[in-house]
Amino acid sequence: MALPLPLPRRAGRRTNVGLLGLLLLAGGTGVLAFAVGSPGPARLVVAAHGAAGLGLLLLVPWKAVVVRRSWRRPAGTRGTGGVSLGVATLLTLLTGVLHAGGGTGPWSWSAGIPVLHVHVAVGVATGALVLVHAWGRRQRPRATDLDRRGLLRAGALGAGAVALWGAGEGLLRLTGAPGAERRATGSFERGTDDPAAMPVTQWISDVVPDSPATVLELVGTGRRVRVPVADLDRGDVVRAVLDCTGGWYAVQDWRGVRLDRLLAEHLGGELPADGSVDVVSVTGFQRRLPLSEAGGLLLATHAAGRPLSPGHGAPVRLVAPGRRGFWWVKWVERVEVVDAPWWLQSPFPLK
Ligand code: HEM
Ligand SMILES: Nc1nc2c(c(=O)[nH]1)N[C@H]1C(S)=C(S)[C@@H](COP(=O)(O)O)O[C@H]1N2
Ligand SMILES: [Mo]
Repeated sequence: MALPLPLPRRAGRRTNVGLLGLLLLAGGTGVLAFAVGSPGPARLVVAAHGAAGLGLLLLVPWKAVVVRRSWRRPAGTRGTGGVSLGVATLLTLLTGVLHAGGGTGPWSWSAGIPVLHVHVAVGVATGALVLVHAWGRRQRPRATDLDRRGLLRAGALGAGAVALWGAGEGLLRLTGAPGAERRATGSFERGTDDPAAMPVTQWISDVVPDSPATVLELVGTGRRVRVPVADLDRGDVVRAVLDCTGGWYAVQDWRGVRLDRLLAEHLGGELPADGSVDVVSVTGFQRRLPLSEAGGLLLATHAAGRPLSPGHGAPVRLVAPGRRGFWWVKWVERVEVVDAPWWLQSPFPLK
């Protein structure tokens, strides 16, 4: 019996396009969620991320029909990698929801690895599998995609996704789950005003240095100045949130010296207005920030009134209020004023 092959394909097209759209949105907002630090934008991005991810569930009944039809067709006419993609997607959803709901409870910290890290890893794998799966079955946009019915369906899917996310958030609040307390970025509080209780984390592969810096090198305006780290505690205090992309945050009173003050004292006042500043660790970890922000940046030697521990960046680390943890360079040995724009660097550190 010959099956009318094109028909089932077309019948499932909108479902597949919807799934692809949600997956791309979830991937994009996921990466964005790691980049934004200020609560307002972060709340929006994280909400869109949750809605896009949970919205995938709304299409499961339709996708089930598409899948069942495809399994009736001869093997050569099916897509590739569908099963692994399905499993990876569900694992990504599961770990995302576990993180959002569970916080620092036993569900969330598996063998020392934050569930959020597992989430990101399977999320990235899902992204790769999507490309493989969708590539061989590329669809051209059609005029009917943007007709009244098409837009209505897309709108209904969007509204349903947001409603599902809202229901989830409501449930966390009603049940008093730890997730109700998480920050706009999705992070959970750990070790506020108690640096010893704050996790020690490295971005990827950095390690606590054996011999920390004893002098800080300042470079710029044709000068190179070496300042003993013992001279860096000038009593400038900033209360700021260290918010790690591993899913935790802590608020501390950081003490040290404001960066603009330090640069003005040692390099003179003629700093380029539109320049940047490279903050470099003894281990080679570094970030470039706009010089215009220097007034808000602190080189900290103390947290909560006590000297920094080796793990937390002793003798001196950067405090970058409003920026995610990976900007807070630990074990700083050099600060260099440069002409290049700050965005001319990898968006995330590489080590
Ligand atoms: C296809 C890929 C992805 C899907 C389907 C997905 C889905 C989800 C879902 C459903 C949640 C739970 C949201 C909630 O219950 O409110 C979540 C949380 C989260 N995801 Fe993803 N995710 C993906 C990829 C990523 C990537 C690549 C990143 C980061 C680079 C990321 C970062 C996060 C963060 C930070 C949270 C916590 C947000 C919160 O607490 O509400 N996700 N994700
Ligand atoms: N030199 C260096 N600084 C670093 C990192 C790193 O790997 N190397 N990790 C960053 C990240 S991702 C975070 S969240 C904070 C963690 O600071 P903590 O270990 O004091 O909690 O340090 C940042 N500074
Ligand atoms: Mo981090």
